[in-house]
Amino acid sequence: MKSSIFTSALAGLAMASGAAAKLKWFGINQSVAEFGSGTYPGVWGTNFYFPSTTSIGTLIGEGYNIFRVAFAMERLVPNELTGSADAAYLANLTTTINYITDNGAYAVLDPHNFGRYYSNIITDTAGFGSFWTTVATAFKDNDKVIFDTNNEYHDMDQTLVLNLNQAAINAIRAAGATSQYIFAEGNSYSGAYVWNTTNENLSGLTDSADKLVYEMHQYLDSDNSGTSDVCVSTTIGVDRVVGATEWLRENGKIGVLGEFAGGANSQCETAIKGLLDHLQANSDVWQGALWWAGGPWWGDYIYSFEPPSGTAYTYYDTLLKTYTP
Ligand SMILES: *[C@@H]1O[C@H](CO)[C@@H](O)[C@H](O)[C@H]1NC(C)=O
Ligand SMILES: *[C@@H]1O[C@H](CO)[C@@H](O)[C@H](O)[C@H]1NC(C)=O
Ligand SMILES: *[C@@H]1O[C@H](CO)[C@@H](O)[C@H](O)[C@H]1NC(C)=O
Ligand SMILES: CC(=O)N[C@H]1CO[C@H](CO)[C@@H](O)[C@@H]1O
Repeated sequence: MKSSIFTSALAGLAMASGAAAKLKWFGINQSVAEFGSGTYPGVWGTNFYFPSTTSIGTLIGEGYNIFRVAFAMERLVPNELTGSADAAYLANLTTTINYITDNGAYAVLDPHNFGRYYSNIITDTAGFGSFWTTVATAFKDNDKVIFDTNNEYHDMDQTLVLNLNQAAINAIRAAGATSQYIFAEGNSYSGAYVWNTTNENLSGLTDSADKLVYEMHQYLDSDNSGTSDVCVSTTIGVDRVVGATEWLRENGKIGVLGEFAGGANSQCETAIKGLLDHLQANSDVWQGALWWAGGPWWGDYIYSFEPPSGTAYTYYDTLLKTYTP
């Protein structure tokens, strides 16, 4: 899965002939099992829930082939990092994951924890490894599962972010999960726009199975936070990821844009299209992209991709479908 001059040349030829090479993965984040942050374990149906398999089925039917399923580490492994899994939460999460993979798509296990456990920065790398041993053991026989080490590390020591990622990778492989992809995230909320300055040392991560993918996130609003429906310009998508594209290629790495979104308006639409065309044109290093986000409890959220009436689903589905593999 390493980039090569050969695949670059093929991508170039495909572009020249008007048929851009498709990304391997194109899909939608799935929220709600991580909702109720800070209320642990919380009450199923009140503080948190699980994604709608009906909605996911609709999206798979339209061609989307990857779903990143957010969950809370505190609910899956409630007592301490080295503790065992809560059987009921694991069973419900497994139902969601198996629905996705039984229907032919990839399911990304996303501990939506920002490098924290019960609000404290995780500094116990061995304990973090134990957490991943528990999770990987439960899913090691499903080769369409992808392990995302953690959602959006931020304001953490950079060597700690490196060490936590490496501990996760080592634990996942040692648990016998050797066929699956692993997504490593970075500091500064995994922001693609600062990846080349913040996450330089993550190029040193090693994976015995050689199936490591660097997951970055990118929003198109003024502060990169994904909280506004206003996009800075029609070219802001490309502007913010070109440095990451170069970083991946220079380091011989593969990347996935694990979260992106923009408002339901024409300026954002042009910027989103430019971003996705750029990823496709560089599909030797970019392997996929996932919209943020679907899920049954988003209501009228500006980026909701929940069928049938989510704000972004109704505005963007026609465009995004054209990027599915
Ligand atoms: C799991 O889902 C069932 C419904 O299928 C629900 O009754 C139960 O409370 C859930 N438990 C957890 C911990 O998610
Ligand atoms: C990680 O990156 C930081 C910041 O660039 C650097 O100071 C540190 O030495 C790096 N750590 C390792 C182990 O490479
Ligand atoms: C780093 O990435 C940013 C954003 O894509 C880009 O503007 C900048 O030129 C890059 N810097 C270097 C040194 O590549
Ligand atoms: C940008 C964005 O949508 N962020 C979301 C990340 O996930 C948390 C928890 O699900 C949401 O509250 C944020 O809005």
